[in-house]
Amino acid sequence: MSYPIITAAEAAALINDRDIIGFSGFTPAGAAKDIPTAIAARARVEHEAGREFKIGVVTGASTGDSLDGELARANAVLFRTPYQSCRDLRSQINKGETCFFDMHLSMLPQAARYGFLGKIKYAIIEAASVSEDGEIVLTTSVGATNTFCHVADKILIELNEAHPAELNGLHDIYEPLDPPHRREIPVYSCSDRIGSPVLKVDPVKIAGIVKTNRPDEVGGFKETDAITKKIGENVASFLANELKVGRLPKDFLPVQSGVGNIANAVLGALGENPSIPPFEMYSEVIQDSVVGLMKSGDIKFASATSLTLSPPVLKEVYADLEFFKERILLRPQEISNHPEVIRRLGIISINTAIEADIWGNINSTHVMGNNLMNGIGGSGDFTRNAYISIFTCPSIAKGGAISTIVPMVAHLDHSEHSVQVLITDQGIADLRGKDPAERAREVVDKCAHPDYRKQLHSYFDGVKSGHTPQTLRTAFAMHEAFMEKKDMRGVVWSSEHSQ
Ligand code: 0RQ
Repeated sequence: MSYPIITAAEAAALINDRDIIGFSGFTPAGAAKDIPTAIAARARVEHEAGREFKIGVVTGASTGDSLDGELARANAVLFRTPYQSCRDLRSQINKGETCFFDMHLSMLPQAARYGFLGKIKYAIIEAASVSEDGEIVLTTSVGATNTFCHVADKILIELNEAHPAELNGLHDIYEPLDPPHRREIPVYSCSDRIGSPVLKVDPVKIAGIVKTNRPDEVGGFKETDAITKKIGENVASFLANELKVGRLPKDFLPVQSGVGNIANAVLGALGENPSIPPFEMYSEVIQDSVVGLMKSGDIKFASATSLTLSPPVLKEVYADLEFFKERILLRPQEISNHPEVIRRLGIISINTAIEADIWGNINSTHVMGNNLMNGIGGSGDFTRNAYISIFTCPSIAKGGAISTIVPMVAHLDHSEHSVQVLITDQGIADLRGKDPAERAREVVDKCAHPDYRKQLHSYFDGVKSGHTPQTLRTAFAMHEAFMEKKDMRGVVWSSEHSQ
């Protein structure tokens, strides 16, 4: 069947006010670009004419500026889920102008199938090729694209020449049945293929193809600085010691690493540590550092749902695609982040916190408890189910005015029951097998910045009551001090504060 070739503006004209759209993209990798930009332009015209025009935006995770940025600036986002990292969208969310709900990424596809997100009208996706019988080769991510295509009434495709058709073979598309028919997911090692290299859709649903040639909008990473380097080295030395004492198998276990500058630096440090053998990854994102480590042989294989590479690094991969296709596999996020597989493979998970409390609870998403940063992403999928779950963060933020170690997190994403190890530039707090009072001492002595250790000790030293010596009246005194004086330093609790 031949599909109508249309312009992005013609595609946008098909979309109506309040439609819910499932867009491809997991990070800016593989995100739709031209059609969302055209929808934003349409929204501006509608608004100028005094008509309402907003759409529900569902994606795999974050996306690029042509999607989240353009739609946010056009005030065209009715609601957004499951994760974002866009400055303009974040600002609208934090002003209460756009609804956002933060979801575990593994659960987004099934929520779409179960109808929990409303009726998805259109799937708007990026592809490297489309056959006459509806076989689609995706680009740099799978995310939830397969599910969006299955649940949507119609599909619009951006056929992007920036990606070579030889990507065919990189992906493994598998979608589980829904309860009560669901069976086990037969992934027993990182490189197991269980589905199809192409996404098969009903060709009748393809409403149009927009031809384009646009690179992914992935920004580069900050150079590793002394702090992120130290965090990376601490993670590597912790894992090297786990190997030495026999708590990790000698061939190591697959690694998951989150997004951002710290995650990129941590992987680099793992590759450089001579005690850590070449390892595999079972993760959600493949960032720049993985490519170098594959070339040097330090990473043997990586299964993920997106290739989140800066344009020069993606170019390197495309220049040697046969080498990388033997070592990289992209799966739907429902499988890359699936609790069953994570628990089975025994993943070492490494994610980033905004703040941690002395008991081991983690806030990954909200600054001072109010303002959303990005979202939990896949960190919850991995943390809860990992063989060892590690959180990293610098011990201080904003030049030392903020301690990332606090008496009580201002927003809870991952509880003390799921978090096993906390690592900062100061050191390693191993929380396994420790009770709350022991954990508090471990976290403060090993992970807090020296400027904050004494005051944090004053919060729990000498408090005798309760299993978790917490004082609700004053637990947020450091946050309050920052909000009042822009500095958490100098808060001291008297020995009577808990009475
Ligand atoms: O602000 O940019 O204004 O300088 O937060 O911090 O240190 O550059 O670290 O880029 O690794 O991001 C948690 C946001 C860290 C990220 C987070 C400020 C700090 C800086 C960024 P500036 P860094 P990173 C993967 C799995 C979600 C959970 C996860 C994230 C900015 O890693 O979104 O891992 N994680 N998901 O100054 C106020 C504090 C602060 C603070 C840091 N306590 N208070 N500001 N900052 N700590 C995601 C997917 O699944 C796709």
